[in-house]
Amino acid sequence: MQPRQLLPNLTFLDLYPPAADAAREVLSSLSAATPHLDPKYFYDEQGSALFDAITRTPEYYPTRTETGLLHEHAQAMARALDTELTIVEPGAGGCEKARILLDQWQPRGYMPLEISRECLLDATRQLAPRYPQVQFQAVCADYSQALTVPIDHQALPRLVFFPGSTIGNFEPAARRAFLTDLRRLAGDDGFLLIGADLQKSPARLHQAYNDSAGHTAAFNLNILAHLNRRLDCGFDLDAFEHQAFYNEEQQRVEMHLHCHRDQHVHIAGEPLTLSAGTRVHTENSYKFSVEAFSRELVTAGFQPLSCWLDDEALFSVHLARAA
Ligand code: AVI
Repeated sequence: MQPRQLLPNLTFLDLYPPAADAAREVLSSLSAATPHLDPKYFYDEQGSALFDAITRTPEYYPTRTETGLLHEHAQAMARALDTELTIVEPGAGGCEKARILLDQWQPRGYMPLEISRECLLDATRQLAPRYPQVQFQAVCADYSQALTVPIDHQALPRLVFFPGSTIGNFEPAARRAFLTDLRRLAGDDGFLLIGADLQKSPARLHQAYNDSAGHTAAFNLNILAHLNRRLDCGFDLDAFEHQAFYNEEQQRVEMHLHCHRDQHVHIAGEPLTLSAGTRVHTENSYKFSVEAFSRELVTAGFQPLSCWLDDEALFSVHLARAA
């Protein structure tokens, strides 16, 4: 597949996974002994808008804290990098955080990878004309499967930008593998700028994932609405309830959808029943210490350079180079 030229400095490459792959994956994860769904299914257009609403609630501190750290330290970061870079951002969403870097750095290129096509196209069509000196290469892809997107023609060096503590949504083994993939994506002269949410009081975490406006509940339920729209499954959303709590032993916030009534649905042409009382596990959000996360970076082949925290030590932003 060839990239399409959308604007003089914007190309678009569509690697969106075929619906048949998604249907088989969803069927298998919902039929498992512990029914679960991959959190990537949160993010259709509606899901991205709901996530956006979460980030603006008073309870959800990560986005605003990380954004503050990026604004405050972008110049120090640029000095530590001291080079003209191409920024590659897996899961870029609406590219909001990259704007801070685009404003304060002079990158050569920006390559956002995003599963939500509408979100990616809207964001890059708006951004590209504002930064005519930056080459935009938008890629619609499931980055958890396609981190080897065509980067051959990308200028070096690369800085991989992975903000938001999305790294916390990976299971430990998958996280190790993914950080190693990020190291490969960065290349031998490359860098990583990554956000990691920090351990804190369970009460604070509980609030952040149970906001009073109900946006997190709506976001959680939208995973089923998305599957209904995309795969015509036939879930009755009223039969499910949002649950989120901190699991201290695992050091993670867990999100589930509790099913109150038997659900008979169809996925990939197969019937599937979820009985009343079933809990569908939709997300884990691991919380880190700075030391433990830095060790994970080292294990993946990075050399930590700097780490920035806010005054309350709620969130951390780590800059590392390929070791
Ligand atoms: C995207 N990710 C880092 C968010 C988190 O906090 O784990 C997703 C989220 N889930 C509920 N609220 C926000």
